Amino acid sequence: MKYQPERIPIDDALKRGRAFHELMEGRRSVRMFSDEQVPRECIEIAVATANTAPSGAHQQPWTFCATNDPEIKHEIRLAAEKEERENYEGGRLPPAWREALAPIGTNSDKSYLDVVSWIVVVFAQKSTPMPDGSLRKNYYVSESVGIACGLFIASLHSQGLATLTHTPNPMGFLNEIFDRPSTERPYILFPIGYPAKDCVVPDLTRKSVDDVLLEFKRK
Ligand code: IYR
Repeated sequence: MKYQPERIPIDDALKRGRAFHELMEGRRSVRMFSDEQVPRECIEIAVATANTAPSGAHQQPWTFCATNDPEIKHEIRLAAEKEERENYEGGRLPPAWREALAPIGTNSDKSYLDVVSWIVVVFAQKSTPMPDGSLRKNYYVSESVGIACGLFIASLHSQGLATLTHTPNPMGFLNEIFDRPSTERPYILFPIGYPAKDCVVPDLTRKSVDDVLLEFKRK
């Protein structure tokens, strides 16, 4: 089929690109949330946006499980904190990893999982059951789901919502809570809400574009 996206004059293109960059430059991972409720439609929009991601063989190997049920959120918190206590206090995080995390100041307290309005867990489908009962293998699953999560985060940020790419590993407990088959692997848990009024984040800086963009020429 034909595909002819609008050709944007370069001045406008740069303006739009810069505006989008500025928007995204303001995004921070947040661990201090307000308990204000977020309308379901915001989550729907973010998932619809994530669902536009390119994927291996267009298999769209993702499932987004969302809950704003206080009981389920609490169950997730208890299970996540159990794993994180093993990570932080039980020595499962190797010393080098703990050192890398020290400036972020994280610990096994995941009380924000009770506070946030929504929790969305993204599952990666290693394979997908087909209507005829067969199991279809999926390709480039991590790449595809990672891109979808990036778009999801960008959409939430564009709506003034805060989130965190939380991975309380091992995350097998999420298959049970959300009744997902063993063909699906919990990929990232996103607590979603408005940032708390007194929200603070670690004082981090980003690498400069010159540090991450290398240009190559033959002559
Ligand atoms: N999953 C743990 C540990 C953790 C790991 C990384 I890499 C981070 O950037 C932050 C935390 C936790 O959520 O605390």
